[in-house]
Amino acid sequence: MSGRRDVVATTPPDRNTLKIKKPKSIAAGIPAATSSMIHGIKKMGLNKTIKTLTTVNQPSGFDCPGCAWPDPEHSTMFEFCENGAKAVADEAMKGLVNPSFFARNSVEDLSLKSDYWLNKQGRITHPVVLAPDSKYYEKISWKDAFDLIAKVIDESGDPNRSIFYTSGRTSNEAAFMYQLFARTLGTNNMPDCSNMCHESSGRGLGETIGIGKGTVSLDDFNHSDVILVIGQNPGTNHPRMLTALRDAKRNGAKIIHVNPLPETGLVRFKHPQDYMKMSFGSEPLADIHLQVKIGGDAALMHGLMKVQFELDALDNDFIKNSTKGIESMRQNVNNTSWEQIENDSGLTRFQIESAGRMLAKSDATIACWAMGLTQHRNGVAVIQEVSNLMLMGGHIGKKGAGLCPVRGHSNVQGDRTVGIWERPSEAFLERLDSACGIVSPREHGVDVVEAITQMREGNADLFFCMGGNFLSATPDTLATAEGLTNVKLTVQVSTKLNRSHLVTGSTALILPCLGRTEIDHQSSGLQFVSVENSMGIVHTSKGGLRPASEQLRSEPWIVASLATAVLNDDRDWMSFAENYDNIRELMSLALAGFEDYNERVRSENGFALPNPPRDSRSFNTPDKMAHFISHELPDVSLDDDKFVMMTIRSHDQYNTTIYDLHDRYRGIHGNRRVVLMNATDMIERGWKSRHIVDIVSHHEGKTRRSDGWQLVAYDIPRGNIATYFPEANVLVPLESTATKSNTPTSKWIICSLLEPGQADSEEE
Ligand SMILES: Nc1nc2c(c(=O)[nH]1)N[C@H]1C(S)=C(S)[C@@H](COP(=O)(O)OP(=O)(O)OC[C@H]3O[C@@H](n4cnc5c(=O)[nH]c(N)nc54)[C@H](O)[C@@H]3O)O[C@H]1N2
Ligand SMILES: Nc1nc2c(c(=O)[nH]1)N[C@H]1C(S)=C(S)[C@@H](COP(=O)(O)OP(=O)(O)OC[C@H]3O[C@@H](n4cnc5c(=O)[nH]c(N)nc54)[C@H](O)[C@@H]3O)O[C@H]1N2
Ligand SMILES: [Mo]
Repeated sequence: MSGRRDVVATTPPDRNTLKIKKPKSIAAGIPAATSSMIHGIKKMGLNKTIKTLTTVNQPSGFDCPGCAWPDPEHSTMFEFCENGAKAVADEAMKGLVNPSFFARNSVEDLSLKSDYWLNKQGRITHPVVLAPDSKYYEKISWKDAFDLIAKVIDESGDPNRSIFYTSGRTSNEAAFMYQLFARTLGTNNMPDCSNMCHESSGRGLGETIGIGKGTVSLDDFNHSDVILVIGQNPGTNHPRMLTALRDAKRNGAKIIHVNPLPETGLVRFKHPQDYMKMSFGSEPLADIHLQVKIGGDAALMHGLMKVQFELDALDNDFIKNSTKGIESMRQNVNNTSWEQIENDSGLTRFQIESAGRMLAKSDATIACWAMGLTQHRNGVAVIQEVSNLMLMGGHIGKKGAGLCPVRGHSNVQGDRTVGIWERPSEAFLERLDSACGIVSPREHGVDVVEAITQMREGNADLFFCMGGNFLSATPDTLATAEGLTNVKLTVQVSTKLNRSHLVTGSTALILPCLGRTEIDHQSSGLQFVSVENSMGIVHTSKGGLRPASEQLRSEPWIVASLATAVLNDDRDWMSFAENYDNIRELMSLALAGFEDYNERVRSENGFALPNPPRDSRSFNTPDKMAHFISHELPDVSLDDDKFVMMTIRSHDQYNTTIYDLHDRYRGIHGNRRVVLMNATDMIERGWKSRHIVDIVSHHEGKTRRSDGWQLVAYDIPRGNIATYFPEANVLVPLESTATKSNTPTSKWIICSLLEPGQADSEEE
């Protein structure tokens, strides 16, 4: 329970029976194609389904809100995937969460419903307010909502007592205005979902190659000899990436998959669009699966680098002319024994040498990764080890080679590019200030974890969220809930109902906005927005569906109205909302690489932002060299009775949005409160699948507990377990974060498994 209102911060379980089937070996194909159609038709109806599925990712259509994987250029056939279709269908639902819905359901009652149920209720239709003494949201006018926010900011006095969060679906235009508003107000308090996601990649690569982004284009996949896919589940989270991998294989590439789980898409893949051509065969993708232990990647990287040194597979010219630090890296790697590498990674020397030989022969290697690397204590360090491995072979800035952090939310990369960052660089601020005539604050703002701490300590009056579901996405749900209920006013700009609407500050606002799929009509006419994909291509996105309610407003309009109500500056903010060209004109001046933005963004496939390592093999580090940065291996030892838990996504969710209760590829159906566990570990304890356990997590002498989880025997290394987020977030300690990036360690949580009701020896 949380705060003055008796609301439950964690999702109650859906009372469905768990069904366990054999995990699938083939991803996509007919089941995926039918699954996406069924999802669409159930939620949107047939006509809308056909309309949306034929405009997604078209040059003149909207950018799929599913993920940040790029679209193939000049594609004549529309590219869709099962999970993109689900994301679209979920947004294109009818608007049923209206004022009468809120009059019938108090926030206390709603908090007893599961996350799955909340999302199923449809789109939010009107701005609503939850008054301090009330348990029911009520209708409020847009004007009164902005006046209320302005009053809280005004009374607060200190701009740093306001915090402005962004989830990664916000367009470049809205995000640019939002950061300009916050900085004009006088704060860099701009945490974003990136803090929980690829922050470790940004920090790690910034130091090694001088840019916190990937260095490959989609075409590079067609020219690659070896592709590493590390800590990533593309079959579920980036299904269109499987097409790129399939094409790469057809062009002769080998694929090495590094993952504690044998994720389905990488075993065999059947393109969903091939079924229309009646071609029923499937293709194996991964040539080698290295079933590393959770957290064992740094050891594996040391092993792979040892092999490169032994086989002299070094690009000596590149190393000599463009890099620094190879010798200390070599020494560090030499000092790591094979015994430790095998022990920490859970792999044999033979396995690592086989993969190492494959890499040594490659003229062009791409390394891809996602949350399996970033959400670790050593997230920054392990990404730098991957960077070391790539740099030693010269696999950067040439065709078919490079580093490829695979981003999550569809515009998370764009949001950062246009200034959503709590620690902006001086160069960024100087240019912004001179183009916009403001003096930005220089003091760094709070990231996600620091924002929670600031709220818990009572140092925040306003918490404004541009999208997302802060309560459920962040670690340590109960700690976050405590923080949120401490705030005077929490504001959520949202499309769908989620738990962050229920666990709130004393006053709360929900401001409903247009989604990607919807027509955006402003006084000057139809508008489009722009986004940046995972590979630095900026392009337009234009919705085609009628908005779910007449009361919805676009995010740029919301920011313009907010700024007008709050700031006393002489900028004509509403002119930005009237015509988004006006925002883009200012962006052309304020952002490096955005010159002539209005013109260039209108070209059919958009344009590529400058990327020195990719474009010219040059590095924007202080000494203009790429850097080998080597690290001690992390301590991965565990007490006998403890497990390492990773929290992962099922096939039927988008982050905290639960579409359904299935994880089809892993064969888990009907229930999400499950623990994937090694069968031998289970037998040793006399446990079978469906046995119920309580989980207790341990960090720095403190424990957290979550009861009632069902075991599922699964192909996972011994000592490792997996659960789904957001349910397991209550177990992720707020203080357990990655060095330097401060990213919560959602893939490294030390736990014990107990019989129901049994006390843990370390519990108070
Ligand atoms: N359908 C769908 N698509 C999505 C999302 C979604 O929720 N649903 N979310 C979007 C977002 S925001 C993001 S960030 C991405 C996330 O995309 P992913 O990173 O693919 O998502 P996770 O489910 O967190 O999966 C992490 C993978 O890393 C593995 N792993 C965990 N720990 C380790 C480790 O120590 N080492 C190695 N080598 N592997 C490890 C897990 O087994 C799992 O396969 O997807 C985006 N796309
Ligand atoms: N334990 C654990 N925790 C994790 C992770 C993990 O792997 N394990 N992953 C982390 C990662 S990678 C991420 S990115 C974060 C995600 O954190 P968030 O981005 O905060 O969460 P989402 O679940 O994506 O947000 C969903 C909500 O966004 C709103 N929304 C959807 N579309 C729009 C739109 O177009 N505009 C606006 N304004 N709102 C919209 C809807 O109301 C919906 O309920 O979670 C992190 N949390
Ligand atoms: Mo993410």
